[in-house]
Amino acid sequence: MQPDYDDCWLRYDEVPEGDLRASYRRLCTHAYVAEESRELGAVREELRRGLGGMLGRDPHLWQHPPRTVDGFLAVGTPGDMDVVAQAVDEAEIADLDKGGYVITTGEWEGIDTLVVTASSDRGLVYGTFHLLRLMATRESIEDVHVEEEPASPDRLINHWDNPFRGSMERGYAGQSIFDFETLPDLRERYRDYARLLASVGINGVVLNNVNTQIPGREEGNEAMEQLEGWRLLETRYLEKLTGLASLFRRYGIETYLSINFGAPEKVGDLDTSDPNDPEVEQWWAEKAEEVYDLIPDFGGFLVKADSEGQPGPYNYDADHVDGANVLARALEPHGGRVWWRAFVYGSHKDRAVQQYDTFEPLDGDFHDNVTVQVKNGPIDFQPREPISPVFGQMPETDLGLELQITGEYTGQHVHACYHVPMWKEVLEFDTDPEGHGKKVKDLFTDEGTGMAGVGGPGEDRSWTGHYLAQANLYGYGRLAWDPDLETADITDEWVKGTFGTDPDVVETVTEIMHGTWPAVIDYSTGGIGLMHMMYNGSAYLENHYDPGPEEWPGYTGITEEGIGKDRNSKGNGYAQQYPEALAELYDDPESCPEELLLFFHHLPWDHELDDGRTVVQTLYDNLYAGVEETQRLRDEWRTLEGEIDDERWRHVAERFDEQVEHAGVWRDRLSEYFYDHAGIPDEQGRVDGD
Ligand code: GCW
Repeated sequence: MQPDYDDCWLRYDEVPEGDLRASYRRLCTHAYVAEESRELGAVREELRRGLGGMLGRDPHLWQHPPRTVDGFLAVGTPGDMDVVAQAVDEAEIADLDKGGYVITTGEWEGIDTLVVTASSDRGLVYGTFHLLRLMATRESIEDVHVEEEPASPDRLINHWDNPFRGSMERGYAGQSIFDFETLPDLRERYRDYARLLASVGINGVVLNNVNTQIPGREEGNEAMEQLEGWRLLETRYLEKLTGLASLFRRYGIETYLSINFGAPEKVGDLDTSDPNDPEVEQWWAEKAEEVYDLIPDFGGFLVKADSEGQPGPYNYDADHVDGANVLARALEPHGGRVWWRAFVYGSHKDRAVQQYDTFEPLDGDFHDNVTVQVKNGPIDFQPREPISPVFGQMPETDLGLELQITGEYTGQHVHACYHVPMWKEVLEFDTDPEGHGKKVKDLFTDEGTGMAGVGGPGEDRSWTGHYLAQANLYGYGRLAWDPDLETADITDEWVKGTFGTDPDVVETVTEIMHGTWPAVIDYSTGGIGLMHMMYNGSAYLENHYDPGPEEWPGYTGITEEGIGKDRNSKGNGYAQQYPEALAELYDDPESCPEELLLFFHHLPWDHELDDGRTVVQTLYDNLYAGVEETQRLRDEWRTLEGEIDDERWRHVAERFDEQVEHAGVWRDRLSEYFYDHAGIPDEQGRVDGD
């Protein structure tokens, strides 16, 4: 029976008659996969699906080299398979980074071979998906030579899944796919999810929300009452997780858990969780031991501590280093890591300032197996933010880059918003142009560093609530694997895998994808650096994406005279947290990049920008331009009717209609708000307070 959910980019549509199909059939109808390991079971299964779909016939899977054929595919390590050893240099393969692989051609006893090889089973899984991607994008495989290694050693997904509630924080795609109560029973969908993740190289899954208990500020809110992800550390739940962990293992994916810092009291029966208490230390060591007995390749713990009502070391007069290190010592004997989040705010008047202030002084003090996980910007996944000043300035600490796959502030999957161009901007950012010159992407290549993408799928047929949002999951994985990839290349792969290779369809969908992010920034913020223009749920778990005037006063710095926040040397000094060249750049409104201008500066409404337009006029213009662009994208999408399947076409078309309408609401609310304070009408007569 066909599952009632989408295949995303793993559709494996049949290759039409022609040379390409003949070539694929010649080299891939017969596939030799030697040793039986669990991961190779995943390889076989994927070959069966992928080749079966694209070749239009079932492939023959062999346990030894086939002899009476024109050519065949061989997947295995050089050590396991002579056929492979003959095609590659064994030492070169052994030298590949963990998860690396080679796809190349060779010959065995006069027969042409296509070889996928690696030194680990995980590499073979990735290599297999890569080969299938080449075929899905209709590339030639006759003279193929690919050598790949992941840039970041750890490429995680952070699920904000609320166990036992079936909900996802900031999920936007229906209920969670995970059912922790019915584990160890496994759903088909878990496996298909593992396939999607492995196909883009993700190697770790944090199963539950970083909010593992009711955030303090939400007490009494019924929706929150059952937030008890902390329970997953209880023995009975750990036991349930083993099957799921072994399913993920088949795809090279390690399992992680978000833990509650108060677990020694909540899960255990201690009367403190003080990280400096020897009994607490002992409790964590024993808990880690128990976890690893059940899940030998367990990845580690993710921790949100002293943030938004979650407990942490501050409750015990200790600091982040004490907190992270006690967990790190417990995990160390088993090879596990602590991912300690740097998302803290509340004690400073401006949250932008707090993170660097809190963490930079701790540089060098964290244990070797601690990764400090930092969101890309200092605020919170806004449509566009400056880069967190922590990056590049904690050289003695392993850092992780946290990106949001899910669209919390970019339309909550009712709006289309492609995040890859935004992430590219983040990754290509030079954190110290006149100093060490490291770009953000250079910071996540050493052991212990990595990337964490927030966003889990839901029960929705599309997995992500909006078919076009699948591209963000895809693109996150691809960039975590190789941050040098260009946006256009990622889009091209994704569109072809998802909507087929018809050149007109590819061109239209690509163009639409690339237009979405700038449009969202324009209509939902005015495009020159305002933050938090949205109300996104009074109850913490609720999702709403509306303009939120109640949030604005603190974030916009709006007055009758002007708008923006002085996060500069005249103001709270945030700009000075950056290395000198950047601090200077941001400190002067003349040199500050226009797209971040009001983030760093409070400016008079009639202050002129480079092109001679005033601040207020630029805001009006951008709001209008964002809506017009969204209309254009909607119209473009409409041209695809009949060119792709009706179901996905209609779903996206309807969402675009909503987006256009909604964008208009944003434009009107924001422009009225600006006008109400500035009292300056729009030069084009669109905004005048009537
Ligand atoms: O942006 C906020 C979100 C919360 C989230 C928090 C965090 C998990 O609105 O939903 O809580 O960030 O990153 O911890």
